[in-house]
Amino acid sequence: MDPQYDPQTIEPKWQADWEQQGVYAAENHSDKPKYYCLNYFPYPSGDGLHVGHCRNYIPTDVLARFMRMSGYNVLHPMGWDAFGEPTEQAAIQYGFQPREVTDRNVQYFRRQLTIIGNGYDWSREIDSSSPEYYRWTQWFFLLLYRRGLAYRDSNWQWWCPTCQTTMSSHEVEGGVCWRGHSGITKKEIPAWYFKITDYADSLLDGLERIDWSPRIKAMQRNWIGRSQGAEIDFRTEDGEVIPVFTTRPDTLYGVTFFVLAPEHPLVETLTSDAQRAAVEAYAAEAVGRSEIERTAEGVEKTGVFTGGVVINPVNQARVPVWIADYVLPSYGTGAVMAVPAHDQRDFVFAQKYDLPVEVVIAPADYSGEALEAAIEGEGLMVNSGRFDGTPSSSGIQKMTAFLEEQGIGRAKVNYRMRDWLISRQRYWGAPIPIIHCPACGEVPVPEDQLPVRLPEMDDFKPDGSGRSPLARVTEWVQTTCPECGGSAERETDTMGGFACSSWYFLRFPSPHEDAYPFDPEALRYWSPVDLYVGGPEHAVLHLLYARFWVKVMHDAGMIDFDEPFPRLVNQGILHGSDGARMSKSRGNGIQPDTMVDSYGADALRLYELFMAPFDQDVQWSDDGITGTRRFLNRLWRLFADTYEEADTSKDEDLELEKMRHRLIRDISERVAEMRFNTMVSTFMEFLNVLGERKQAGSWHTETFRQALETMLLLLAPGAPHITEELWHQTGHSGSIHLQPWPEWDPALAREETVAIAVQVNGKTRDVIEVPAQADRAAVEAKAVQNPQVHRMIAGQEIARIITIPGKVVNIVVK
Ligand code: ANZ
Ligand code: ZN
Repeated sequence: MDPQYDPQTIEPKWQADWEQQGVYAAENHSDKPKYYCLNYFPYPSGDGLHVGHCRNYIPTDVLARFMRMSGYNVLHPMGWDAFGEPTEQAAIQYGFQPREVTDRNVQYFRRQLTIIGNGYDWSREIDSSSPEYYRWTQWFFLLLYRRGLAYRDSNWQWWCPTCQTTMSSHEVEGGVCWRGHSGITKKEIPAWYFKITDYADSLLDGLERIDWSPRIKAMQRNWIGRSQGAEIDFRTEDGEVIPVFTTRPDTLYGVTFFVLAPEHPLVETLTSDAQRAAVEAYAAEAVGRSEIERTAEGVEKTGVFTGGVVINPVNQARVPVWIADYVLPSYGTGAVMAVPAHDQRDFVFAQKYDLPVEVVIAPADYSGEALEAAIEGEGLMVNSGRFDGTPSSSGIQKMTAFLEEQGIGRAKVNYRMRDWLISRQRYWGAPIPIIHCPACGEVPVPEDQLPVRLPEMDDFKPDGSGRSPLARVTEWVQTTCPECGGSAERETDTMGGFACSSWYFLRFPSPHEDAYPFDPEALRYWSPVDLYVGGPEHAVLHLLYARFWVKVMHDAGMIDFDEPFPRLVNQGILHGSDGARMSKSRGNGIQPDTMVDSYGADALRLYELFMAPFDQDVQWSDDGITGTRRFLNRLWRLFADTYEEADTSKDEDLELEKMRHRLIRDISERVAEMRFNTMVSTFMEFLNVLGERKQAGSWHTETFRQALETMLLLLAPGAPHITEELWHQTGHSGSIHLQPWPEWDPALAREETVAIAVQVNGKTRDVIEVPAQADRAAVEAKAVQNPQVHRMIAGQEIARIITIPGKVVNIVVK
């Protein structure tokens, strides 16, 4: 055996061999239990992967290998979320077709994932920008359409001037689009929506049944933003009804003014001639501001009096009507009953414009003085007619019931979530399969005409018109109406990439199926995904959309589960050595390629696993990877030395045999619990034990060789190349990755312990269990930390400790 470990030779050799042997192929029919583990399929950007991305892909690969060796039929596939603006932008910039750019990037990604040693079933590779795939994305669009869940609307839409396309409110945060462009505005153009709001409750309820981190669940809950309250009918003096949504109907007697969104349709009628100029000027300005600016905390609230009044339905009070941009047209009813005594925003507004404040909820400590801030908490209702003395908590229900009785209000649930805007006025996406006919209106493209293929275009640059470049391909746009046969036009918007990624996980079980989006039998066998691994950046968009689509498919009777990812784990973020989140654009990215070149893939893998607990953020360090490389060098060396020795004695080494069983137990548990960092350190400790035995000359045993072999098997998921090479070098055949996972004997693995009485000043206070081999210092430390003892000696100085090994520790205090 070569005494030198040389990853540069052995790694590519085994990668080619695995691919050729189909070592990682999954079977659609098997008697074994199945395990479907998946990473979010990457967007093949021109930047390639950096070692931060590897923190996502490598641990999943370790788990897939572990499950395969543990007897599972494992599906661990890879594909490409390939449609989208960055690719199109790069194509424009460098004068290529998006198809060419995509293919090149995909090749690069595939190579990177291969050289880091990940084992995928590449026969199932999918590409969301291929017609074989997007045909079914279009098919799902039509499913949503037929179920009344896709509609076209010409509202004000979010518009990113850099991306030159509309986007979903979900993709805009803080005036910045999801790709990081600022200057987001609104544009009034027709666009397609998915009616995800119909599923708001179902999306909320489902969260109770899935194993996700509390943080991600909270983000989804927040996003959906369910809010329970009442809708109350105020009236104009002419008797026209203006409903408001409130979460605090118990404060209805405290309304001292009323605020409409500047866009509200009744602003016009309520505005007096004297106020008209001011109102129009204010409204014109407000419409151009983003929702974020309008509602940001700390931003001064402004408004204008309209000159009109509305009437409070419980006490007939005439209430002045204002407009203010903090009231959003799209939430609730776009109108707010303002209660400055109990809502801080209204309070500040009332202070500023000198409007009255009327306390109607009195907390126990309320003494009647003027308020310095709104009282937002609970109390007894006061100045509230028949409700006086009612606790505000029950007042909400009582007031709602009263309003219902009187026919002037009703219980109401509101959601913060909006419908999902799917239209993109860009080229590189799946065309929306709709035809506009002058006679028949919107007509879905018949299923047998799918896919609606993207036409080839030399110049697919957006032209600033707000229409998709596809509108310029006249021969493609002009078509005949499937219903009346008259001349008609194709829809020219494409779908945003989040449509493609909302169902891709259903495709891997049968990636080549062409009669249906998936082979139902294959899907039934593999679904749902057993483990989904992704970064926290998908907390809302992708994860919410995919859940929505799956719920729709479930309701359509296509599948028998309604949550796509019962178990989701998020890896921590990797920071570059400068402390900032690693990314190519920041210039702190490290490519796996260079690490593989210098240290080998196995050293990179072990370092990625070792650097921190899987879900924790951590900073890259070159020293770390040097350390794991050194570990592998030593491992190799130990094998080379051991197997150079021809014979072994028959002596048994029972101690080592026990340690071997413990190693199997510990590694199995650590991998299953995704505690990969302690998995690696356990190997390091075990290698030390073996090294000490060798040093002491007690290594010519069968037990020693068996310990080495067990270690190889256990290390195979983490370091697949070196273990495969040593497996063959030591006379085995067949891939190590297809060997059964070692088993341990609990009786042998059990640590022997002894019971030690712990005394304080000679009096026994507790009994502790310690490992039989534990040294004196360790036993005494454990005794001192014992909670009983700790309490007894609190604050007192320990004079001395008397220990009778294996029996008693007596702590003497002054
Ligand atoms: C009166 C009131 C009194 C309110 C009180 C609160 C406290 P969430 O929890 O977000 O649903 N509101 C209603 N529609 C609005 C809109 N379009 N734009 C801005 N604000 C709006 O909050 C609902 C509360 O937000 C509603 O309850 C309303 O103010 C305000 F002591 O009504 B409340
Ligand atoms: Zn027609």
